Amino acid sequence: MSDFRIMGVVNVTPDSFSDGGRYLDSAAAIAHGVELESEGASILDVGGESTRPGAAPVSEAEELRRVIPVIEGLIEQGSKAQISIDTSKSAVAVRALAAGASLVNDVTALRGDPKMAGVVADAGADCCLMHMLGEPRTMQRDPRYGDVVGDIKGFLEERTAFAVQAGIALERILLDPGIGFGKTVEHNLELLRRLDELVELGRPVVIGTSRKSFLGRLTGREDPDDRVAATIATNVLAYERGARVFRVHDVAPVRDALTVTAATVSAPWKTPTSTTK
Ligand code: HH2
Repeated sequence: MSDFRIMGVVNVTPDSFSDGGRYLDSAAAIAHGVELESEGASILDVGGESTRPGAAPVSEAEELRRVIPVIEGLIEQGSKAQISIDTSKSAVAVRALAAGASLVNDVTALRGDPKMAGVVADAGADCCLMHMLGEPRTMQRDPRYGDVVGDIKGFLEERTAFAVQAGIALERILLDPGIGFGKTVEHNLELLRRLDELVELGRPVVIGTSRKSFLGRLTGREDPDDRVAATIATNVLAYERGARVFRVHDVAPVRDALTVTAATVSAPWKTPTSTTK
């Protein structure tokens, strides 16, 4: 049994930054989710609203229309994966939870909709609290921090306390630094470099670097599909620093990379003492 979980991304959107429009049709999104599960995803994160910088908001009715048939279809197909709903709207979470989702991935960390915390608490669902500076439309305009890791750690601590106060069990909470959400390339790299400091909070850390633009900036790869190797590098590093949930589009290669990483780091590395061949 591996000690990490892969969260496969199932975007049912026309405008997601890397796969927008590819799985807009429910049948295509369901088939994609089934494929990601067969590749090793134990969580499927179904989302109907893009959070890319500058993305336009989506109405509740439209978001429901996109995601609910996909969740229902995955369950009908006998999916064993945990279904996560990537939404900030409590009404979408309510319907998704009723349809079979059991994890709410809210990129606003329960700040976007005042009813969201109560919905998660009442359902006894798992909940991913993610850091974002500002809001998607404007978040990449000159983001600034005192100490990016310290600020985000404080934020995640405060949001965890808020969630627990609202009746969400601590054991149900996952934490995510929100790579790319109001962060420069250097902020993202520092978060990855010092991820162990967030792991100290004692909850599973989720990391979502998959195909993101900072990887394109570093490698010169403009097409997000060409950022798989870069995605793997960040996930391997994040595992080594203690992250245990990996939100990715490319499940099969990340699964192989993490399987080898986990097998390697589970035994302590010893300095060779002998030079005999
Ligand atoms: N990143 C995206 C969306 N949701 N949720 C969590 N917990 N962590 C992340 O890093 C994260 C997230 C953005 O990626 P994607 O879904 O591919 O793009 P878009 O928001 O354009 O649909």
